[in-house]
Amino acid sequence: MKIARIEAIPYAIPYTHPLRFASGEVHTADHVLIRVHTDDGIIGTADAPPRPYTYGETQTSIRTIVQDIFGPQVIGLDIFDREKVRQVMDRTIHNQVAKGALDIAIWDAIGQAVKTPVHKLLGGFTDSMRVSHMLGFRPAEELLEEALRFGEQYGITTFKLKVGRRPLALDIEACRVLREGLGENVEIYLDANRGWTANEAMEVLRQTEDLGLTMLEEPCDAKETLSRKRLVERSPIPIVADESVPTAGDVSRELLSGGANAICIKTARSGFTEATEILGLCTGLGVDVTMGNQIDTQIGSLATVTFGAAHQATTRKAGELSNFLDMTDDLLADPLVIKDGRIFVRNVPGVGAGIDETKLAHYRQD
Ligand code: MUC
Ligand code: MG
Repeated sequence: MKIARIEAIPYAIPYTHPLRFASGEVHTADHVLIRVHTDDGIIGTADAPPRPYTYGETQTSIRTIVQDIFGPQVIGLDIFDREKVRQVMDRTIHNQVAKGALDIAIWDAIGQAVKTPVHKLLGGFTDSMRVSHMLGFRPAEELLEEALRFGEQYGITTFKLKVGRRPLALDIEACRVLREGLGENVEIYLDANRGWTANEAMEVLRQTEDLGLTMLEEPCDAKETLSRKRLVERSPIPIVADESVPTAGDVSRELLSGGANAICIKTARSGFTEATEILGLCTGLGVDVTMGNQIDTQIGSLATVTFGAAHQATTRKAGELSNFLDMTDDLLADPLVIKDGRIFVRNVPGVGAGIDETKLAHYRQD
């Protein structure tokens, strides 16, 4: 079964309100829908969210790399020969989100070809994940209102708070208001998206020690090697590497240099193939993992839960699976549902990302 054609369709769907964080902000999901067609009519689907402030990719660069660089080299390859596809992608450095989406679309096609759900092919551990919701920069009272609403409406009891602002008191205050308003049984962890220095992060940890925060993600740039190592050694909670670790090689570097002691896995930038390697590396070394959100649509979130629910280690913590709730619309024909704080995988061949063609026609930009 051969790859016959690849589509990279740019589209734009507005957000209900912007998501703001230390490295950037998102007002519109200006993503690229990747479709891999096989010669016998199967279509594998994945979503590519460009994050220029994180990896340097744009909607245009993702389309170009998929259509002009990867496309001509993978068309004609057998859909099952993933290592050959990988060899093609390895010849071009970076472009992690373009590579991740092509990999996921191929897995989706493989699942359909063998008439098996991809979560079963990947590991089949369970059928759902607990959901963690990401809270962007907002006044503390609005953050609390949003968290309470998500708890009430969707049963979500885990929140990741975006931090990394100056003065530090802004974020310390937000942590305090959330903890006091949400009570002791709600999990709160932080993500600074490199907004602070390692020493500023240490100061925030010192001033929030009584608040029961569980993790701090990407506190500073990983290039601050020595200060970050010192932070990891002294921090009472795990320091999670996110944007510093899109590949398995990056994970090795951060863990072995002492730059992190937990790892965020994102299928949007690692695909299922490299995410599997990253997970193996982390479980082998005895390091905790989280399933992160690349500010994903429902298609991206479905990919995340497909991978996350497939493995034991990725289900220990809540996965970041809810940010599509901030979008005005989505392309997934059968919408994702968050109920009692959980999202379920789809027991259909492939990943189950059926597209609403009318919506795609409306939102596509080519
Ligand atoms: C996150 O976990 O950092 C924000 C920027 C990005 O690349 O991903 C998001 C969420
Ligand atoms: Mg992060």
